Amino acid sequence: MPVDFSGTWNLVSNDNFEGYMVALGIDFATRKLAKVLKPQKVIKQDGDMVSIHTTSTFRDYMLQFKIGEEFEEDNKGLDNRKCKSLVTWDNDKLVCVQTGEKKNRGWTHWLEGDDLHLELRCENQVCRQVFKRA
Ligand code: VLZ
Repeated sequence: MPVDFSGTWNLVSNDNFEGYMVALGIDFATRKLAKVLKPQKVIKQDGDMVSIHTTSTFRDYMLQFKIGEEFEEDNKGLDNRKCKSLVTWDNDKLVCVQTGEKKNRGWTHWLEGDDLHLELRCENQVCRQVFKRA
């Protein structure tokens, strides 16, 4: 386990979340609500077992997985498209590939100083989020 992302993290910047949501086919009204959110992430990492709970005043999303083991992801409350997800280490970065209907879908988490970074990818769109410890 190269890095431990465990903790409670608050969003401080969110670049091109709009483009990411458009690529996912999220409707206009939902995007309007979602783009002003400042979600919090609660990450628990125990060996290869990881849970990432993204919470906001509008919607929550809970993800639990074992690193290196492919699983079915339902994306409930996001775009609701099922995909097969696989999370692996790329040096100190945690990389998720979400295989399904949408091309080039996935995300990467890493630490930079005290900050947690998240890159969300879908088709030709990249959203960059930065979180600070709560
Ligand atoms: O995060 O894939 O940390 O799942 C946003 C919820 C959650 C509120 C975004 C707005 C999840 C939803 C991003 C309206 C469409 C994500 C992974 C990496 C873990």
